[in-house]
Amino acid sequence: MSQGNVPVVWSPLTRGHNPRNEVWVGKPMPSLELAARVDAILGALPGHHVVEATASPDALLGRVHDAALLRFLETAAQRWQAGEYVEEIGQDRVVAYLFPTAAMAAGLPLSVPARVHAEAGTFAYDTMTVVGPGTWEAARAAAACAVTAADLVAAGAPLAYALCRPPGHHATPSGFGGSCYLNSAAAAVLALQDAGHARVAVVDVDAHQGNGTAAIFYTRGDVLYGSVHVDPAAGWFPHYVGHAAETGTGEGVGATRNLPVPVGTGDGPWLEAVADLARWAVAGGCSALVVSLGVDAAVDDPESPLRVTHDGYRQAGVLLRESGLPAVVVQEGGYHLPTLGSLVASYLDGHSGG
Ligand code: SP5
Ligand code: ZN
Repeated sequence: MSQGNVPVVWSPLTRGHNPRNEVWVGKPMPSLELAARVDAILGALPGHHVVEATASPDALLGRVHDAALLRFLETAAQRWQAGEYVEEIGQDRVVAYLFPTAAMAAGLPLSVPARVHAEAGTFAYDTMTVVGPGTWEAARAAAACAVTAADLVAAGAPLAYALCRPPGHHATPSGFGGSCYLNSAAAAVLALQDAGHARVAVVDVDAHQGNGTAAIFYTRGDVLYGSVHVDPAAGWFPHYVGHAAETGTGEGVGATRNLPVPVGTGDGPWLEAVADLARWAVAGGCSALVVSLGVDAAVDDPESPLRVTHDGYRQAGVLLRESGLPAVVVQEGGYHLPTLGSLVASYLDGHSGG
């Protein structure tokens, strides 16, 4: 149990997103990205300073995401309820069924579809990440948590933790997927920059590469994105991206680092990668960090094959504290309810020096 005194920013609205089922390889499966995750984490952080989010994230989200994506997420659940989907079809969540990728467009100009079940494929890039009543409000509240935590760090706190849920690091400028809708970590980066931190590094320790955050900053030299994650080439989400050769383009050349690790990787090599990213952030002239804290790299997590222990997460916190940079820690994945809270507590113990 953690006894430190880290500001923990949360919002009750984040409990309002209940995907229930996610459709994977065509099969509805119980979603593990549950509202109970919030309470599991809150319950493991006694002694910390729990506050509700107060920031409005809308202006920052408007700089992170395309306006069309934001409008879709805000209105999709209501449009779905107004259609025949719930009563006649028995599907009460927005799930895409076709995707206007290059395979469909094949060079033809595409229109905006009339129906929400068709338009969903414009913005959803997988079938797992469903939208229901409360999804928009929860994702927006998660971003508000991240921005409030960034404001605390901008005001001088060395460390603040945002209990974001749903997670955000898979949300791209124009799309949602990977259980993520809005990129809270990216909003925190922009908030820190607005407060005078000209160069900010994102260190992403979630088991999966944060393709959304990577994409948002891929062409920028003033935001570093570094990630340690299970090797997508070994068959893991996000499959198509997250390889070591992806290092940024244009002004962003060299400002992205992907450190894929093999299936089964435990504390030793994983912590070497975290240490490498911490040194890189400092050497890159950054004055603040955003840590995308997924705890799904843990040995018991059902969504990844990595084998990081509680002590590994604590040591990761120590390494990032030793960077000397103030940090906004944003919750990403982590799905094993019995250990989720204590993993976050271990990380915060290490990072706070508690
Ligand atoms: C934020 C985050 O950690 N997102 C995770 C995205 C990866 N999800 C891929 C899930 C694919 C399989 N899920 C079905 C589990 C069957 N055991
Ligand atoms: Zn993950």
